[in-house]
Amino acid sequence: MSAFPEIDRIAYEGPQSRNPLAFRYYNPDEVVEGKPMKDHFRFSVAYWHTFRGTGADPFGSPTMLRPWEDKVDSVENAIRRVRVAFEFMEKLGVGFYCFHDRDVAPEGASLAETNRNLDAVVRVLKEEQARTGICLLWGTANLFSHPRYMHGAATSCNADAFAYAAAQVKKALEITHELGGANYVFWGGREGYQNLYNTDMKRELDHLARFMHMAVEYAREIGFTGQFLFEPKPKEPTKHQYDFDAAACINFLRSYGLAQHVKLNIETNHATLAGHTMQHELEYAAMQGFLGSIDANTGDLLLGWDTDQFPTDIYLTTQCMLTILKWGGLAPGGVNFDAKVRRESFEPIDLFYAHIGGMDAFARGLKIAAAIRADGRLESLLRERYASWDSGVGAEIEAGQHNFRTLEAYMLGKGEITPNRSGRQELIENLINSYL
Ligand code: XUL
Ligand code: CO
Repeated sequence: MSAFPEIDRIAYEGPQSRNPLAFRYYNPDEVVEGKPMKDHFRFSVAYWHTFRGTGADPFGSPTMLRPWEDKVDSVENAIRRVRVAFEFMEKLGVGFYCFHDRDVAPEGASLAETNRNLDAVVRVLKEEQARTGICLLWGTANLFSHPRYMHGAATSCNADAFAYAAAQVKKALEITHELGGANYVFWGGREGYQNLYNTDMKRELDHLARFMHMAVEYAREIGFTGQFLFEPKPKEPTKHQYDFDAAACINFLRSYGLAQHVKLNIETNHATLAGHTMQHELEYAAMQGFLGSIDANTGDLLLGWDTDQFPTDIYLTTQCMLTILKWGGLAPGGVNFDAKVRRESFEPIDLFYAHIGGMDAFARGLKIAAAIRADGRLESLLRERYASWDSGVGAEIEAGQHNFRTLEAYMLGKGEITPNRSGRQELIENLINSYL
């Protein structure tokens, strides 16, 4: 039985189309910079928002109309939901999805029963993947919802919570492997603190590193060769999350010998919560060799929390794609819509509008970024700005031919620096607008 009988496969109809259930820019096989759009993006649906989001918020009850849900958190319900999810993703035309262990199957009365529940659902996920060709972009474990994780999981003060989390990630790695997952994500959940009076930060970070090393070891043992990813987020639910931003995560990975095993999954709303732009986080991660995948969404700059809205801002997607193209793309990562429809958008069809909007916004961003790159004016403005480093003393400094003494001699001889040139920010902003 179809869950979306009135909806056909979403087709590309071009910018002139007035059909709200069509793509106007996302044309999966259209080649941009030598690669089909679908391979640039590797779009993914986030199971937790799209199929488990209820619309509840701290002030109100669930609002979502989901006729396939029977309100009993049973394995049968979970299996029916998988069929619905794959019908949705097939009609939308995405190639990937992502899930937490607890999104797809209900917890049982014991860890053993929970694992059996997971196995039953994973069988169906596998079947649906084979039927549709849709792949798992990444798997992860929910180490934050259950009360046992109130103090965190790998960074809990309770060693048993660490042990339970280890057992849970062991299983999550097994099913991610079983489903051919391209990546495995760690998001810090409750790994962080509320105050330093009751927190041994050094000990907690040592534990987090030990935990990640155990995951890397176990992956090797079972033959999982997917990419590990760490997802930065500065706050929420804890006041200070240890995975604060790209720089903090990279420092952690390098300090604890994890750099060769783990890259980053960069999320827009997390970047802005940290006081950065998404492009800053992407650029920083990429230049350090840590750009793995992205969680595409957007926050509301007037609100100070993680609103996880679908990205529709063309400037944002253009900036993302400028950086992603510059550093050679995301694969084996992708563009995962870690985004939820507003609680007022409660009908199933809103899920289609939301994803179509996000995919079209990224497709436009890609085409605009490619046009900017092909045109070359932005690139030459950048080159001119740094021209002093291409010859003379600049080139000599870069080549390691100078020290403080030789530079003092150079400046004593010259007396004053060559005059500065305009940064031309307004000219550049006008230039960017001319492509939109
Ligand atoms: C939470 C968040 C998570 C991770 C996966 O803010 O982004 O959904 O992406 O645990
Ligand atoms: Co995320």
